[in-house]
Amino acid sequence: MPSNRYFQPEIETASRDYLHAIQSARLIRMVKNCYENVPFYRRKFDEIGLLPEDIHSIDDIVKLPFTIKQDLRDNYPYGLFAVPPKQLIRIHASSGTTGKQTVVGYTQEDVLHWAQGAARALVAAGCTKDDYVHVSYGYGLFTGGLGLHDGAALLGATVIPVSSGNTQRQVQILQDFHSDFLCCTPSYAMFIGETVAEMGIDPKTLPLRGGLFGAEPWTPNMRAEIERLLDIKAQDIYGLSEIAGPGVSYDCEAFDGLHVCEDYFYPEIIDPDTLQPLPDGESGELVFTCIGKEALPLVRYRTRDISSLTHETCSCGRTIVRMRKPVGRSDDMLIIRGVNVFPSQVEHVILSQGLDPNYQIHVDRADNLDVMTVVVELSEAMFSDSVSAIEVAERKLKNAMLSTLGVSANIKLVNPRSLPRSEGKAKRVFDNRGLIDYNVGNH
Ligand code: DLL
Repeated sequence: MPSNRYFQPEIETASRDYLHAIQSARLIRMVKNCYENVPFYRRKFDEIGLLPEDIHSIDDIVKLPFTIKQDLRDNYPYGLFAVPPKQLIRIHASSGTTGKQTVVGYTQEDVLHWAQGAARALVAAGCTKDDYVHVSYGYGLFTGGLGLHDGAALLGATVIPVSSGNTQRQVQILQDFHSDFLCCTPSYAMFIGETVAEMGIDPKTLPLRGGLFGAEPWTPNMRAEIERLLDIKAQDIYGLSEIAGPGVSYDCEAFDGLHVCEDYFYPEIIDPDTLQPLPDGESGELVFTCIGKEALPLVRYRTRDISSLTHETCSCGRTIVRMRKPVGRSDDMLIIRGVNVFPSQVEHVILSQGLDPNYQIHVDRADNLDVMTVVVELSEAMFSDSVSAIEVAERKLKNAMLSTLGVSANIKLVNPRSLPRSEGKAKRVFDNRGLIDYNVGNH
């Protein structure tokens, strides 16, 4: 079923040969730009004896070295920029787990390409220039707010730049300003949905039709919950500051992987141990090369996100490559008594027991042993159950954790709505072992 929901059909449905040709031309230009204008890359290329002339097509990308977040930190703030300040029109930054922020910059062209990505995502979600787009991602150094803002403006839609916070006021605006599309993190969408219910508003009476949610991993069950709470279609949007903000990839109506704007952001999947590229369908670390970017042309940037790719044409008619929704980051992984545990697995178990995804994971060390405690809110229905029914639910959840994760967890069921709600990226993991702070982001 070919879609009429394309913003740039000439790219989104282009032949693979055409995409290969533009990617090749852009990679050749980018490598030259890096060699001539970024001393860090000239040094790295020299170390492996690589000259710009060695790059003939996009297939030669495998000859290039990788870039990691630490490289951005070591060259803080502007050391990897390839253009002089007069060409820059915007700076963003993302807070990391430790140490300095990662600073990124954009030229006029870069902002345009990024906005095109966000506009492609909006159109794929069914948004048109006649719609009102309510942006509740944080505005500021975080890319979420301004990214969706620019995308909606490029499309010609009407932007309502609310930013995050003051949730009752958000609901009031959703109602009074006739917001058609909501853009925020999935955690915040849940919170807004709960607030709609608390305010006694029937979501069916809201004009809202859809939403673009991203900036953190979220499960299909969470999608269903957001769709129920707000009576909308919820679509995924992915991005990262280092490459571009929201709009690096996006859902279509097929919900069968996120379409990557590969004309600007070329993706690869690698084995994080051997660093070798992996074929379509295999899971590994997602790597991006900013083949169309002027200010910060990152080469083979290792995202730490776990995903896989497929180049098969989607049922929506798009030919551009799809990435599987990232289920987590390799650096979010907790090691509990030697067992690898992803927060997304914990969430999956919680949902499988009929509970809502309002939870926290606490990890402590007692007598040199890791102890994981999962704190989960009871649903309203369970809350009114008898004490013994709640004890049964707790025991069932404990057993399900052990059989799915392979490691035991203490379970603490708490009252509905007693855990703090997030207006940006949810903070769910509290590792108190003094090893690493896993809680990235403050938006
Ligand atoms: O989160 C950019 C963004 C803003 C994306 C708004 C979507 C919507 P950073 O703060 O640099 O940028 O964080 C990037 O967040 O490497 C992923 O681990 C995670 N992430 C982003 N989008 C998704 C998503 C923005 N849709 C990091 N699903 C990335 C899962 C996501 N994880």
